Parts: sequence; structure tokens; C-alpha cells
Amino acid sequence: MEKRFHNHIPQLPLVNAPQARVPSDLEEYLFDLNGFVILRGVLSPEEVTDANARIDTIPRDLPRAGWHGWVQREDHAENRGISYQQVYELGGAFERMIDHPNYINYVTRFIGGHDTFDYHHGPAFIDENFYTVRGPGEAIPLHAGGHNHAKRMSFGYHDSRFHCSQINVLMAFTDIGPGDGATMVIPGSHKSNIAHPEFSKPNRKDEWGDRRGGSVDGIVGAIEVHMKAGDAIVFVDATCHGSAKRVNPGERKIAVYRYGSSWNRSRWGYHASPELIERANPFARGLVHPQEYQSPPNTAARW
Ligand SMILES: O=C(O)CCC(=O)C(=O)O
Ligand SMILES: [Fe+2]
Repeated sequence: MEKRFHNHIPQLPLVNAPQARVPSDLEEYLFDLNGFVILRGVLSPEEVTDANARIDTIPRDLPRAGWHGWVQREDHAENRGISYQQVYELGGAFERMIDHPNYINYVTRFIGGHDTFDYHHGPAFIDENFYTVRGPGEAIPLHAGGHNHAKRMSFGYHDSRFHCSQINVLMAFTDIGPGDGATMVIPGSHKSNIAHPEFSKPNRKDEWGDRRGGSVDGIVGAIEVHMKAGDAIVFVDATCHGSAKRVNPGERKIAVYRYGSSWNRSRWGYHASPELIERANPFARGLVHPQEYQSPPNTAARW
């Protein structure tokens, strides 16, 4: 790869399939500036249809925290809709999304760490993957932001490399336009030193904790990201974000795959099934299961 104008340390795309996408100079500039890039058409219409059909095999009355194979319904506030965790276990398009060639090189570029100790176990690890369905009245409130100095979500750039701790790939499985409950972001907020005044509103905690629900509607500085089914937003989790409240009839469907360095941990303690680890290609296997533990001889493994 040619040297970039901003002296980017060359790194060959890890996924080098003929169609694999690599961030352009402009996309790297925009990611650094805004904290996110929007990628159009990363999933084909067939992949979108396949994913939605696999979700439809899960009974809608699956209770909170109920299991469907290796997928579990999340027990979160009602106003955030229905979420299913560990969807890469559903196979097909969801399994391909582990290392999808249309975005995985963005993920590895933005996490950074190539040629350093951060690659000791591999390029990245998926610490959470889920699919969310939201209907009218549902949303997720404003959260994150550069003012929140958690290592796990931090943004960095040093010595010509990005150093992001968590990169989210948020994909649309329905068209998401005005009134549909779009994801909302505050561009540039991954570098904020100051918390948005919205965070000091007296009812802030209630928006997360109870069933009343909050949204990002009307918050100054936030913009809606409109997407077609198959588009994705790739963003560092430090970007202040959330969603608009859906007002239109029907449902908004998205999935989020979160990637961090290979020494990261699963957010909720999930682990990939033995079947998935067995059948995944070696690169994808590393993203879901970067490490085999060492045990003394004749010790029963418990993980
Ligand atoms: O639903 C969205 O648009 C954003 C989801 C999100 O930010 C989250 O689940 O942390
Ligand atoms: Fe989020």
C-alpha cells in the first residue's frame, strides 16, 4: 500500500479478498474529524433479506433473557425495543458479518495496533453483537462522548495510527429515514472535553432506568443518520450518540457488531459456540475466540 499523505504507517488490508474495501484518505480524514464514517451498501439486498429471515425464526414472544439456541434476548428497558444478543450464532449473513470484507479493514485500521504488542492475540475481538427491533415510541437516549474518559471507548491517534478501543459497525436492515427512529450522532464529540449540558438534566437517569424512555430528538448538535437497508455507520464508541424516537408505523431494524483489541473481554460474558469456532474461517475465528487457555496436563477445562 502506498504511503498516505498524512504519513500513515502502511498496513496491507487484513482481508484481501478482491472486493474488500479499504478506507480512503478522505474517509480517514472524516473519521478523525467526526468520529464516524457512513458506508453505503456494505450488505447486499440478499444478505439483508437473509439476516431478517433468520431473525424471524426467533419467536416474538421469547421472554426477556430467554434463549433461542445460542442467541439470548436482552433484558433491557422496554422503550428500547427488542434486542437479541450473539446474533453471529444465527449463521448465514450474520456469520459473514464477523469479518465482512466491506468493512473489516475499516475496523482494523481504526482500532490500530498492527505491528505492536496489541496484535499479540490477533487484530481484534468482537465483544458484543446484537440486533434490535424498535417500533413507534421507542428509542435509545443520548450516551457516550469524549468527555467520558473510559479506556474501553476511547479515541486516539498517535504516531500516524488510529488507536480506538471500541469500533462499532451499526448496520441497517430496514430503510431508516425521517420519523423512523434513526441513529443520531454529535459529529466531533469523540474529542469533547466538556459534557453536553443535556447530561446534567435532572431526569437523565430516569431515561435509562425506567420505561419512560428518552431520545436524542431536539438535542442541539446531534444529527440523524439516514440509511438504506444494507448501509452501515462505523463509529468510535466515544462519539456521543443515541437515536431519535420512532414515530412512523412499522419497525426499525439494526445490528451492532462491536470490535476492540484482541485482549478485550466479552461485554456480557457470552462466548462463541464450539460449532461456530469449528466452522469459522481462521480469521473470523480469531475475532470471536482469540485465545486458547493453557492448563496443566490432565486438568478438566471449564471454559
Ligand atoms: O439504536 C441505535 O441507533 C444506537 C444503539 C446504541 O448506541 C447502543 O446500543 O449502544
Ligand atoms: Fe451506543
